[in-house]
Amino acid sequence: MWSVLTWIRDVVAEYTWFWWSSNGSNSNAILLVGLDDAGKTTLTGRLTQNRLIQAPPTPKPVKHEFKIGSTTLAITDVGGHQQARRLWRDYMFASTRLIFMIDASNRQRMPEARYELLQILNDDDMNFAPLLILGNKIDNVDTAYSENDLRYHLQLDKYLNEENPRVKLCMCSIKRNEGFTDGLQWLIKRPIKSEN
Ligand SMILES: Nc1nc2c(ncn2[C@@H]2O[C@H](COP(=O)(O)OP(=O)(O)O)[C@@H](O)[C@H]2O)c(=O)[nH]1
Ligand SMILES: [Mg+2]
Repeated sequence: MWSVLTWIRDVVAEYTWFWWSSNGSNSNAILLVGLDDAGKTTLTGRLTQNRLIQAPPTPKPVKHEFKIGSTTLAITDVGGHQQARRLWRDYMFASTRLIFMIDASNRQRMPEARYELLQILNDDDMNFAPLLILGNKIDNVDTAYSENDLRYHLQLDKYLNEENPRVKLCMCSIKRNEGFTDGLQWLIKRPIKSEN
């Protein structure tokens, strides 16, 4: 039976291993965050197995390895439920690149997504890390926001400008295998601030 206690125990074990294996400074490490149900696990299925997977909610952080060209990347999906969100910040220090995934078709949860995203964008300790925002589920054509509307509802204008190419927004459908490749390529090429 899943409980918060077993979840915390698993996370502590995983986190210790994560630090040990990444040595805290793996420039090919990507941290994948976002609300639950945004499509994070579906993205890791695409990247690691090249297929559409259906997975239960992610109970604890999971690290996956995959290749883009000749570069091996490690992507850690921390989960998006309330308890997991408390850990995002801790994992961020061990990761150098970030993906924040949003269900662009879930208008009801947009304020919640905006709140969590702005916490990251306004965190001075994190401003070295390139951040890719994926607006997912654009195949839900009746409800999905356009790129401009998503930008407006997430209050991103301040962050998405020429002077701050640290942040990029891409609209995508993981289900249809569309729209995220350019964003990922940008993410892995973008130097982290300390490398500039
Ligand atoms: N329509 C649509 N559904 C998607 C897409 N990507 C993921 N989903 C669905 O969204 C639900 C949550 O996905 P999941 O990857 O488990 O979300 P997570 O909680 O962020 O890991 C699942 O039912 C997925 O099949 C997409 O691009 N389009
Ligand atoms: Mg998941």
